[in-house]
Order: sequence, then C-alpha cells, then structure tokens
Amino acid sequence: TRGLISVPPIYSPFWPAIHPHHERVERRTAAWAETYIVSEGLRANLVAQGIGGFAARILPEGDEAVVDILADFVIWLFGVDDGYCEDGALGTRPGELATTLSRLLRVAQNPQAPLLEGDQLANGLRDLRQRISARGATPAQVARWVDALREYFLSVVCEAHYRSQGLIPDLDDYTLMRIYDGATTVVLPLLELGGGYELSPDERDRDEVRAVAEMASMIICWDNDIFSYHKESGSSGYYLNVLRVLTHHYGLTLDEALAQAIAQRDRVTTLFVDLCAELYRSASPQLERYLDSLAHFVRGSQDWGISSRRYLTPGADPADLPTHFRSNPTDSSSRPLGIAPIAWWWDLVRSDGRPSTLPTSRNPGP
Ligand code: 3E9
Ligand code: MG
Ligand code: MG
Ligand code: MG
Ligand code: MG
Ligand code: MG
Repeated sequence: TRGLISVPPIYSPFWPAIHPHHERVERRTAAWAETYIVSEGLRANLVAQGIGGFAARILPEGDEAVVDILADFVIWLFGVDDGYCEDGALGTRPGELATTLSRLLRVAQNPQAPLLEGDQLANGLRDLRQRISARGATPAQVARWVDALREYFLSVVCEAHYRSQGLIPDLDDYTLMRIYDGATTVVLPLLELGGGYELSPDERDRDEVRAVAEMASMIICWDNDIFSYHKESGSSGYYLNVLRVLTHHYGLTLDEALAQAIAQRDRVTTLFVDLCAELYRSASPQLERYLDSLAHFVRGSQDWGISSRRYLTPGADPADLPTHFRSNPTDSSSRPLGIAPIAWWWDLVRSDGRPSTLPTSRNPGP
C-alpha cells in the first residue's frame, strides 16, 4: 500500500529560466516521438509531460538545435526508463538487459553499424548521435557522451538486479547507483554543446569539477525521488527511491524519511553552492559556463519536477507537490553526510584550512 506524502517547498538558491522558444521545442519533440517511440500508449504519456519545456529550462540560453536534441534525448531516455527498465520485462532480467543495452551502446558509438535496423528505439539513438555530431560535437565530446551512456546503462543493470531479487540497497549503495541512474551524466556533454564551448578534459576531470557535477546529479535525483514518490509508490510494481531506502533500512516513518531526504539534499545543495563559489574564483571562461549550466540543470529539473503531469498525476489521485521553492535550507550543516561513496565531497572545501562553516559567497546561478 502507498504511503501518502505532502511535499513542502524545498530549498533552491538557483534562478529559474527557460529558452524563449520552448513552445516550438515542445512541438518538435512531439513530432520526433511520433517517429521513434512506437508504443502509442507510452508516446501519448511522454508527449503530455512537458519534456520539451524541461529541455528548454536546462539550456535557457542554448543553441536551439541542441535544445531540440536534448528534448528528443530526454524523451528517448524516459522511453527506456518506462518501457525497458521499470515496467518492461527486461527490468527484472539484468543479464538480458545488459546484452540489449550493449547493442544500443554500439549504435550510439557507431551509428552506421548495421545493428538493430528495424528497431525504432535504436534508430532514435542513431538519429540523436548523428545530430550531435552534425552540430559540431568534437570526437572527444562524443566519446564522453558514449561513456556516460555506458555508466548510465551499468547503473540501470544494477537497479534491475535489485528489482529481480526484490532487494532494497542501503543508503551507500543506493546513492552510488543513483549518481548515474538518473541519466544526468549523459546530459552533461550536451550542456557544453548547447553552450558552444568545450571544457578541457583536465579541467572537467579535476576532483572539484567532477564533484560539483556529481552533486548536481544527486540533488536532481533525490529531488526526483521526492517528487516522483507518489507516482512510483502508486505503481503496482517494485520501485526504488530514497524514501523507500530510508524507511526500509533505517526504521524511519515516511514523514521522517521525507524530512531526512530533504535535509540531506539541502546539505548537498549548500556544499554545491560553496564549492562552485570557490571554483568560480579561478575558473576558465568554459568552466564558468559549465558551472552556470549545472545550476540551470538543477533548477530546470526542479521547476519541471513540480509542474509536470508525469509527477502531478492529475485526476482522481493527484500528488501533493509544492508550487514554489524556499530560499533557505532546512539543514545547512557543513558536516559530511554519513554516505561513504560521497564523503570525499566535503574534503574539497575543507582541505585548505577554511573553517568548516563557509559563508555562501556567490549564487552560482546565471
Ligand atoms: C529519473 O529517474 C531522474 C530524472 C528525472 C533526472 C533528470 C532527467 C534526465 C537527466 C533525463 C531523463 C532521465 C531518465 C529517464 C533516467 P526515475 O526515478 O526513473 O525518473 P521518474 O521520472 O520515473 O521518476
Ligand atoms: Mg528509473
Ligand atoms: Mg522512472
Ligand atoms: Mg515505474
Ligand atoms: Mg523517480
Ligand atoms: Mg546563464
């Protein structure tokens, strides 16, 4: 049985923004889905969820052709998430899922390969890859995108393992998986492409820069867990969500789990703001734009998350979601969360002897 939650306004220090041509993007992505998402029921659901607008929030100042690519890619990803991973037969067969995803990965890497030619999901990915290259992505950026797809696919295979066994991972394993399993890292190369710049690999792979990207992923995914809890817990099957992890393993009631999940994402948001402020001080122009776009990605996910039919499920049994955000955290502690795979994030702001309570010195928004 489903627990009922009322989600309060959550902390967001980021600025809302949307691409001026979001309505056109919405229309074009519906047309794309017509070709590439063949299941009518799945497509009808997806095109009603404002995914074009979501892409337009992620890249509010981006190249419009890349906003289109992103919108189509997000539709494609949700098609995989809903159609393959969560509700499909492969969602409980990790081995078969890995085999299928490996073929798709090859299509992304070598779109000319004569693989899965009659499969519209594969052809959609082929189309996306070709448009990413045609829009000027460098070979290194394309490789990054393929690698990010691989790490996303690995995490959904892990999720399928838990689902197949009816297991709930603990908070450490859940968090590690969730950094990738929201497909957030697959979006990052498109932030660069949409902004018309390329981050140098050495700058992108600095611990501090990877950490802020991972923090953005965690904030986006935990917020999704909070906003999608109503949809997920109301579905008939297995679901994996931070609220479920916290109630299952740590003896919390649903309300306590919600408060703890919010406190944890608030602390990561506080750390993200502080670490970005430090990075801005010595950032290259490319890194500045990348940090700006991480903030747009987080805020865009929040604005879309509280307003999409995907999560509101309007009708007989709607979700109780907030209509706005709050400007201060419920928990601003700068102590590390007790989550092993991400504990190192907190070392990055304390390593130079700065006090462990840092002032929030700059809003990383646009
Ligand atoms: C999805 O996980 C989390 C996303 C909402 C994060 C932001 C979206 C993207 C980066 C693109 C699409 C990503 C996917 C489909 C993983 P979850 O809990 O499966 O999403 P749901 O909407 O079903 O709650
Ligand atoms: Mg999922
Ligand atoms: Mg899902
Ligand atoms: Mg589901
Ligand atoms: Mg969810
Ligand atoms: Mg900006």
